[in-house]
Amino acid sequence: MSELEKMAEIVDEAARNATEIPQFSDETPLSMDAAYAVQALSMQRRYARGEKRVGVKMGLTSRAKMLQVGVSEVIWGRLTDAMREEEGGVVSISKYVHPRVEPEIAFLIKSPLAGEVSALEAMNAVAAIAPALEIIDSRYKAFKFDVGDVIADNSSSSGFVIGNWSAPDTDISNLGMVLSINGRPGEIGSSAAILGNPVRSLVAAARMVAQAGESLNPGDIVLAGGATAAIPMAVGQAVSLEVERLGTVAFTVGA
Ligand code: 0L1
Ligand code: MG
Repeated sequence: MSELEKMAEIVDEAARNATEIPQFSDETPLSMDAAYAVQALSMQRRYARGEKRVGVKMGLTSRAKMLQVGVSEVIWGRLTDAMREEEGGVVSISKYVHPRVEPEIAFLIKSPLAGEVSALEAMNAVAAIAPALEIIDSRYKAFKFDVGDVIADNSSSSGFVIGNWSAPDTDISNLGMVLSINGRPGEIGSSAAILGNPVRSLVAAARMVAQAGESLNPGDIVLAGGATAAIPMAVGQAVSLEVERLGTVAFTVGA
């Protein structure tokens, strides 16, 4: 087994068993290329167990998060069918290490998209848009990592919930987004916090998956990135997101 394969096994086992691991950067900081190679190898392990790739998530899409991790580029991770949680359902916290929830917008892809594309070309490949909740869960102790660590850990990708799909004719550049816990607003923001316009995140997704030899395919989901800070999850919370003109998406946190 190569060093990268060993790292892929470590992050995969940590995600599978919901256990914490030390950061790789404590001993060996990973280059971006090495980190994406670890991510791809860890995903191969999931696919070998029968999980199916259903799309991608974009991360560090706000200036605040980029500054926090010390990068100037967005990052990405892969979504699988096993990560999808039921809208309106109960999410079992025991599947996760120290999960947080953040408000997002999702795109549903209708035609292949990869490489350098314009915002118009990107939107022409979109079948529908929806409010979405991403459950991020770093496998690293205390949710601390450098950019190589987090990319290797599938960019903290862990779970997601999608609301009702709408036709993609709504202007999503500046929609109000309210993330509530037990009916009280916890984070309030705008879709404009996602790279100035979530469509830019889709453009970046097309470029970045192509760099990895992949493409966005019909039926894929693209999570555009968090519009506000994420909220730590705890048993008993009723989590809901209301996105102006797109509607609501919700779940409850169970044991
Ligand atoms: O979706 C995100 O922006 C999270 C990316 C990884 C950083 C984190 O886990 O906060
Ligand atoms: Mg996110």
